[in-house]
Amino acid sequence: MERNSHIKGRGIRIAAAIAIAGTWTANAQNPIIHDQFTADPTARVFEGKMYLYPSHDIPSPVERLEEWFCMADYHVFSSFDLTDWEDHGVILTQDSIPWVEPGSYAMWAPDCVSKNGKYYFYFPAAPKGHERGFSIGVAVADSPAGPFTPLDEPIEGVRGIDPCVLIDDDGRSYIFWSGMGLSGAPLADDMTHLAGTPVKIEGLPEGFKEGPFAFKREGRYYLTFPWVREKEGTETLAYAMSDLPLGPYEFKGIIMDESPTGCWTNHHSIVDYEGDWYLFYHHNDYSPEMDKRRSARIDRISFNADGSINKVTPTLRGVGVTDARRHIELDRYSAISPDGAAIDFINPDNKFEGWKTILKDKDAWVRYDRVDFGSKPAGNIGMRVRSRGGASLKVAAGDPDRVIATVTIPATGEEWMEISSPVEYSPAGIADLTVTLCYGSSAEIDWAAFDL
Ligand code: FUB
Repeated sequence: MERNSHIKGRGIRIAAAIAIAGTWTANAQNPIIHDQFTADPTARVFEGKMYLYPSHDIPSPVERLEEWFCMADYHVFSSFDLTDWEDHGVILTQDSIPWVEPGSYAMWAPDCVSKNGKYYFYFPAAPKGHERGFSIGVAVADSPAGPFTPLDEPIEGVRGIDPCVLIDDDGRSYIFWSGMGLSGAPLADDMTHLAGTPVKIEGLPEGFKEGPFAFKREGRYYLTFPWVREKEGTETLAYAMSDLPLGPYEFKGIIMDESPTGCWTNHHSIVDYEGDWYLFYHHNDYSPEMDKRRSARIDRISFNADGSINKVTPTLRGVGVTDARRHIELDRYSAISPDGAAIDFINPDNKFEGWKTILKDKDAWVRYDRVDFGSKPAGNIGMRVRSRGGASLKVAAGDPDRVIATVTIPATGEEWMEISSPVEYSPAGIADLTVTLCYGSSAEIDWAAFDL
């Protein structure tokens, strides 16, 4: 389903309105994938491009999983700019793997690494038969987007979930997984067998649950993981450091606090892409009523000189620059006025249609940072809006007095409409946008875009 397919065939047009065609999707925001759930996001850089290997939460087709995790397959996504993501489609399904119980819907958090020109995709799943618990399998490909061929058997000696593989500078590989604590073991050169006895990783705090992600930076090993720090609490993201891949590790602290809205799990990966570090994590953005249907997000992460990690505050704005000439989803704001403004779903019955910004009171505002106007001045601003009794919006750049356009919305009742207004001043390059309600009882904004 296209993110903005709801636009087609709906809305009324006035004389000043222009037809805004197409199904543009400005993806430089959180969550990053807009047409399906994407949990447990493992990001890896292959051949200079960012690849994303998430779990694929789905509404459960079976009653026993209606309130639990339910996943039948994996997709892989890729992006050069962390803004536009290509969905390469399904790379593996539960029914295509010889050792996996058909209909188990337990394709939990995966990982993918590359060695000697091959791509190894690691995934937990429920083995055939009545055995409880998870095994971890491997599927192999010649390219990061597949096709992946699963091995006939899971990795011998590994029982658990959430595999993560670290390839060290000397070429040695290690696999970590969770289940009764955190285990790790060296991997054989073929990347599909253990090359040593698993060890329990020492030094992690009580409350470690799952989801390890290991990486090496400036000669030191990081083990990062979801951590429930309080009894009855939900998952934070935390980390420990060591001079050896399999530890012992020293606990260092929190990377991200618990979800403010109560999503119980968090699951992440941390990657360096073109010199900047990014935290991929998840939140139940499209499923606020049920936290087992999650969506991948990205925010920047940074390190101090001593190697410690600065805490990350989750944002809606995410990373990346939004092209001024594509849909700017103001509801993924950088800042919003504390009073008189709100965000809500456009269609509560289909949350993948996204959100709207509601400016209810005079002077309420929303700010959206990093919009790229390029070098050519914009001539008009289009907006998809509605306002029961009519309203006027001021669109400004950076300084709130630097007015880009004044947008007058006629009384639309309940209908959405696309309107176009002339631009008075066009910023050059990258600017932050602020939209303020100047008069009117209330205005709702789906998106804004210049020169569409
Ligand atoms: O996605 C299912 C499970 O939820 C993962 O394996 C855990 O890490 C948690 O995110």
